[in-house]
Formats: sequence, C-alpha cells, structure tokens
Amino acid sequence: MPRRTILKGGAAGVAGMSVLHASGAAHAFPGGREDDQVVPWLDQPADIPPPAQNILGHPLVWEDLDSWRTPNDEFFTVKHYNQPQLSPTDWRLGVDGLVADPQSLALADLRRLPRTSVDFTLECSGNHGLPFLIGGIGNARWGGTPLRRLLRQVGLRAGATEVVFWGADRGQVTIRDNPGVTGGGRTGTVEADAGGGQDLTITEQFARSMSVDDAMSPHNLLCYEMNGQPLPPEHGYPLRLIAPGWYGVANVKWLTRIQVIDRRFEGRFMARDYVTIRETRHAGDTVWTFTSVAKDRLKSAPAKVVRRGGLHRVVGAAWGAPIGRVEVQVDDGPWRAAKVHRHRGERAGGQDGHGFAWNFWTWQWGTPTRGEHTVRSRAFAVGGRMQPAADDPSVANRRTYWENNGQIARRVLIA
Ligand SMILES: Nc1nc2c(c(=O)[nH]1)N[C@H]1C(S)=C(S)[C@@H](COP(=O)(O)O)O[C@H]1N2
Ligand SMILES: [Mo]
Repeated sequence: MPRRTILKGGAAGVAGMSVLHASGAAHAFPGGREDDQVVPWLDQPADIPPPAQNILGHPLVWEDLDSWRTPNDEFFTVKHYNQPQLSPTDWRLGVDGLVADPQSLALADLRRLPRTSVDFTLECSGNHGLPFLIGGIGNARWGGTPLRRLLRQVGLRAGATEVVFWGADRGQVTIRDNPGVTGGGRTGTVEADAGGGQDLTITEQFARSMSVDDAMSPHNLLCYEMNGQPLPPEHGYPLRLIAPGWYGVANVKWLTRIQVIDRRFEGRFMARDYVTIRETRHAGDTVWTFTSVAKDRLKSAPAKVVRRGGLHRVVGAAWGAPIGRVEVQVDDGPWRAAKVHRHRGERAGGQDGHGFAWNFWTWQWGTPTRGEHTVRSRAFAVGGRMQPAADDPSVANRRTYWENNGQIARRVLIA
C-alpha cells in the first residue's frame, strides 16, 4: 500500500502504525539515501471536515517532504470562493484608481516586461491553527514581473496610500446586524435577522490590500510562472500577486485589477476574516486587539524521523524569517543544535541577504530508547530572536486560529 495513501487516511488510518516503511524519495533530503526509512508520526492531522474540503486542497504530508521546491501538483491550495476559469485571450489586468495613467494589460503585455523570479515559501496563516491543518505550506520558485516597476510606470497620484489587489473569484457573504439600511438591496438583499437587526447579503469579490510602501517592496511580483511552468489554474492562472514574506492570504490569485485608493481597504479578508484577535493587558485592563493577518512569522517544524540501520535522525524545515539556527528537543531533554542546510539554488538578497524560502535542517538522534517520544524544534532568526514556545503569551493570547508560529511538538514511536 503506498505510503501516501496510508497517511492521507488521517488519524484513523494510522492507528497502530508503528511499522517502518521505505521512504521512497527521502534520499532527496539533504544527506538522505535510498535505504532510509521514515518512522511516521503518531499524531496525524484530523480528517478535513466537509466545509473545509472545498477550501483546502492536498496539504503537505510532512513525512513525504523530500524536495526543497514543492512540485506544482503537490502544492497545497486554498480557495475561499469558486475557482474562476480565466481565458488567456479575454483576461486583462486593470490598473486604476489614483494613478496617472490607468492601464488594461494583456498577459502578453506583462510577459514583455522585465522578468525575474523568487524562491518563496508560502504558508497559510491558518497552518497549525486547526486540527486538520498542518500542511498548509509549500515552497516554489515564482516567476513574473516586478509590481513596483508597473506601479511606477502608471504613476501614483497625490493621496495614494493603499493598493487593492482584486481576484476574479467571488461568493455570497452575509454581513450580520446591519440595521437601518434604507434604499439598499439593489444588488444585495436585506433580511431581518433573529435579533431584530438586519442581515445584508452581497456577492463579494476576493480582495486584499497593502500600503503603498509595502506594495512598493522590490520583492513583490506579478507572477505568471510557478517552478518554471505557467501558473496552474488552482494557483491563480493567469496571474497572481506574490508577496514574499507575507502569509498566503496576501498572495492574491486570479488577479484582475489593481486599484490605488486613499484610505485603508476593509473587505472581508482584511477586516472581518483573517483577523487575529488577541487578549492583552494594558494599564490593568484586558484589551482585545484586532490585527489583519500580514507578514510571515519565524517558525519551524520537524518534518519526519528517518531511520537508517539502527540510527535515527530528525529532519525538518524553518522559515518565516532569515534563519540563523535551529534546535531540537526530545521529550524534556536538553535542546541540541541541528545542522541547517543552505540551499544553493536559493536567491540571496531577500531578507537581509537571506531568501524567503525555507531552510531544511537535520539533527542526528542516534539510537533512541524504545517507546514513545516527543520531538520539538525551535528556530532562531539571524540576530537571535527565538520562535516562541506554544505557551508564550504571543502565541497563547490568540483567540482566533491565525498566525500560530509556536514551537511544534510531534510524537513518534520507536519500535
Ligand atoms: N483570489 C484568491 N486569492 C487567494 C485566495 C483565494 O481564496 N482567492 N486564498 C488565499 C489564501 S488564504 C492562501 S493560503 C493562498 C494559497 O495559495 P495557493 O492556493 O497557491 O497555495 O492563496 C491566497 N490567495
Ligand atoms: Mo490562507
């Protein structure tokens, strides 16, 4: 039975699964070899519940991680609405709003602009926030044309502060407790809700925005290529924003319009959904803070335990900031330094001379005692900042599931 099939069966399929299996391509991992065997984790993610099945596609199976670049057809997908079918002949990118020279660009126009690429690890900000979501991450080389160049070319007008990226996908959204709407309902519908207020139902388009400063980052790409292939339909064909260093949600797929405005944009995925709510203290009071999911956070995860002969090692990944070093802890033992592998293919010059892609790491475990063990990793950014423990206030004060970058513990049975 192929390993992928076993693991994708979820927690139930793994019950009693302490058997070793040949690791297939684990030898592609740094230092890996054909005769390596993967010891699967005991704590498998929950099955994807039906409502999320339309949203999340083929999450990364950590035990299968064997290539620094995730193949396109294995790269996780998140779509909140429909998947638009955009025809390359009709599709246009509009650039409008507070710009001197509004544009309507065909794909061929964009392809004629200077081309560049970036290796960037894209992580959904809900990753490790839900019992079924631990594989919302992948790494690819994204190719396209710099956003900054196009924005300069169209010229921002006085008052421009925010850039809105509109996707072609849309869906029905109900906004609750919207009392006192008069003369509305031309396209939306207004209905009384249970509490005597009114619900407004509209068809909202996917959109995210960034400040002009953030949008002008030299790293942002209008991306039409993924790992050397045309951007696949599920990843945003024909064009998406790639914003290296930002959580997945900022990387708008099926891009059709860039709009420059003079105030913040408060659409669903900025202001209602993908909002991190934290319980904090200020001047002796509890203060709830609300922040829109934005930039990646320093994070690492053990990927798998690999056995060769009697010797075990733990391999994993670290990302979200320029990685200085990584440590591994087994059970309540001391933290030990892992070896961080710098990928040769990665483009430097991203964050402080480091790239935006994950680093793989390896830690030699040797001959662990038989029985169940907990394996934990923690990453340190260049400069020394540490990935927080799971009970650190910055992680534990969250009351929504976004942006969990706490240390990840996995359980394994050594037979
Ligand atoms: N237009 C559009 N863009 C989108 C989304 C979406 O639903 N619609 N989902 C976002 C989220 S939440 C994530 S995590 C990433 C996932 O990118 P991928 O599907 O290429 O892995 O796309 C982002 N861009
Ligand atoms: Mo996401």
